[in-house]
Amino acid sequence: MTIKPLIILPDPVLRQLSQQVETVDADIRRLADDMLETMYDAPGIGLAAIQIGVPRQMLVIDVSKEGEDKQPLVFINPKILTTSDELSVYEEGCLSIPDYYAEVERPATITVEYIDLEGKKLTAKADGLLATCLQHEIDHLNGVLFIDHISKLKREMVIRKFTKAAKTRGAKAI
Ligand code: K2U
Ligand code: ZN
Repeated sequence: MTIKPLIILPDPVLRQLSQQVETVDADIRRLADDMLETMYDAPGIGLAAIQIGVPRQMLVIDVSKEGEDKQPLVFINPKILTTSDELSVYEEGCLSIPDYYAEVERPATITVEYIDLEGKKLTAKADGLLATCLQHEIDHLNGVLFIDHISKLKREMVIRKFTKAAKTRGAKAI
């Protein structure tokens, strides 16, 4: 297993559409391992494959609490089937937009169809933080970031800040 470098805003890779996974094989299982190791190292509670530069429809999540046994979840080709009318608000963050947090409103309960690491097609119902994290990660597979759900003014401020930081990093690298 390998910890992979994270793609950081404003890298245009984050805006790519991720392609469906055709076959759940050893390479996909290795990718899941690398994604989980990268997520735990960050640390985070979710990660989409595009965040390590792999445009495949795959995400990992672990919403277990500190001191609890880890509960890694892997979702391949996830598709949201239903969303509740009831909404919930969470303060979200993103490993690709470090140290920026904002409240985002999303459907409180969803059902998701996906393929697991054994290649089985499953359907799951999610609520609470798992529902929020699943929607956040599935957004990534469509090139959507959580800052796309906040005001235009705040989004433009965040993008300007990260664009300036990227230029400074580039300059220092010379
Ligand atoms: O996509 C990511 O970078 C994963 C986020 C997961 C997340 C989604 C929705 C709401 C909160 C987090 C990262 O884990 S960001 C780190 C983090 C962890 C716990 C709570 C807030 C932020
Ligand atoms: Zn994210």
